[in-house]
Formats: sequence, C-alpha cells, structure tokens
Amino acid sequence: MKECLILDLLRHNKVTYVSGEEISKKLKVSRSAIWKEIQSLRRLGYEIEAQPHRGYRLAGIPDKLFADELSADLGTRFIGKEIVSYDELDSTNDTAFSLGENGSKEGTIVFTEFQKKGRGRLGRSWESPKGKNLILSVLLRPRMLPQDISKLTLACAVSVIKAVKKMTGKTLGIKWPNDIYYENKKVGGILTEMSAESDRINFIVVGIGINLNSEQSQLPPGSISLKEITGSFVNRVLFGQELLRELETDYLRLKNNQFEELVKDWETYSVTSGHRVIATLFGRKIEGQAIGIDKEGALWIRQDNGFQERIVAGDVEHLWSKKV
Ligand code: BT5
Repeated sequence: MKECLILDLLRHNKVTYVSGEEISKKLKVSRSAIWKEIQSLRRLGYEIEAQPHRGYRLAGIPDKLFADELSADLGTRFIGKEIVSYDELDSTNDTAFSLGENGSKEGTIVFTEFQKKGRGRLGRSWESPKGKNLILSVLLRPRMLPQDISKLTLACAVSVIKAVKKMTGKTLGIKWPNDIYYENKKVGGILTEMSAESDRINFIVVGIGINLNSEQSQLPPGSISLKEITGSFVNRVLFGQELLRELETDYLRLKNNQFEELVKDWETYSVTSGHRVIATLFGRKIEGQAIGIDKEGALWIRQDNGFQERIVAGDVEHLWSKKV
C-alpha cells in the first residue's frame, strides 16, 4: 500500500522535510497521488506538515494501536515480529489462543483498543475503556513443563515493571503473583493461559492489561492509571514497544535458565514480601507474614504459630495497613 510506503519514508526523516519530488521518484507515483495518500493518512490521525518547496514532515502519530506503528523500529528478534491489532474484540487472549491453535509463530502479539469480554483470573473480569490503555496478548511456545507456567507470569510481571520504569521513571510494585500495583491501587494484571498435554506445553498465551491513560471514573474501584500517578499522558505505542522489548529480554532469561536472576528482580519489586497477607488455598484461609518466593516462584507465608506454608497458586489479599 502506497500510503504505508509514504509513511515509512516520513518516519525515517522525522526531523527534516521530504520533498514531493523525492517521494514521487522513490515510490514512482504522481505528486497528486501523494497528496491523496497524505490526506488519507491525516484522516487516520497522522499529523503531517506540508510546506511549499520543502515537502512533507511527520509531526505526530495518532494515539491508536496500529500494527504498522507498533512494528516500526521495534528492534526485537521474535516478540512482535507478527502483530495484529483490532479496534474491538471479545478478549485478546481468546484471539491469541485461536492463533496458537492455527499454528501462528511464537512471539505473535494481539493488541486491541477494547475488549467486550476482558477476563481476569478465576472468572473475574478486566475492564478497560476504549482507546485509553494497553490490552495485549503474547503467544509463546516455550519448551517447559506445564507446572512451570507460573515462572512465565513472574517473568512478565518483571517486564511490566521495567517498561513502566523506563517510560515514566516510576517503580511500581508486584503483588504476588501477577498484579501490578502503585501503593494500594492496581495498575495492571496478567492472565496466563495454556494449551497443554499432561507433560508438554503446546503454547502459552500471556494476556496483559495496563492502565495507561484512563480516568478514575472509567475504572473499577481500587484501580489507578499511570497518567493519574504521574500527571502525564503516556504514549501507548511507545509504551507497547518498550514492553515488547522487555518481554523478549525476560523471556530469553527464562529460557536460558536464569530464573533465579528473575526471582531476584521480582523480590526487588515485590510489595508482597514482608506484608501481612491472607492467602486462599483450596477454600482454606492462611493469614501470616509473606516471607518471599522460592526458586519455583511459590510464595511462602509464616503464620503466627510459626508454621510456614507454601502457596503455589491462588489469591493473596494484602492487609495493607499492616506491613510487618
Ligand atoms: C488479572 O486478573 O489481574 C488479570 C487481568 C488480565 C487482563 C488482560 S487484558 C489482555 C488479556 N485479555 C483478557 O481477556 N485478559 C487479559 P485478577 O487478578 O483476577 O484481577 C481481576 C480484578 O481486577 C477484577 O475483579 C477487578 O477487581 C480488577 N480490575 C478489573 N479491571 C481493572 C483495571 N482496568 N484496573 C485495575 N483493576 C481492575
């Protein structure tokens, strides 16, 4: 499509103008055809300056999760080599799951502006207003055992924290196992699902939701967005790209048996370790002090009677006022 080629030319010359003559020569199209394409790019939300005798300059990109925009200058090896982006979906995890079943490659990413049936864990829902936040799923095909899937969620939580730090300078916290928090408010969550045999994973879908620019009134109680935390608008494309880069780095660390290193990072960002918590394990409530996670990613809790419990999965409630 010529409009994409024009966009590529403008992207690579962000500071200077590209003359109509140069575009016309490079793409072998007439000046009037270029003007038409520029107009349709503007309709998509691209800000393109046009100056007589100088040409065109890309002055701003739309706040839309276009696959082309997310792919441009991404620089990853396999995460995001294939990106699909939808205006609206039931759930990115469902779409990525179907792609997985149909043989899509490891690293394929599904983005959307809005989910009609966004899911959390244990039948809970994920709410996110249209066009404000980041909603994505990553398709992975790791050679790991089904019981090791929680390691992947931990690795992805570390990636989210690093991406937020790079983009905003803020260090958020991880609430075991998969929640991203700022103080006692939730900023993001991760939902990992898999297709597996008893001893083998076919593929994994990691779904990530992060509140970037939504307002308080658009989110469930107890949530907050990065814009509310920092006071600044977050560019969703740049944030999405940074997240994909971090995900690739941490996924490779996991694949290269560097899980202990990841656990160290996780502990650095943990807001669970040291807190008084109540864990729910098969309907049983366990209250005590969270001591930390072990090399499998399981959470250890010391109860008041001194007895220690290992929590491999489930939910942990923080008694926020009682950090011990
Ligand atoms: C999670 O579940 O935190 C995992 C959320 C994963 C969402 C992503 S978005 C892309 C992909 N596609 C999907 O369909 N899902 C994934 P859980 O720990 O169960 O937390 C769910 C709870 O978080 C809800 O019951 C609400 O209380 C709260 N919640 C819902 N929307 C929220 C939001 N935007 N921000 C903060 N908290 C929210």
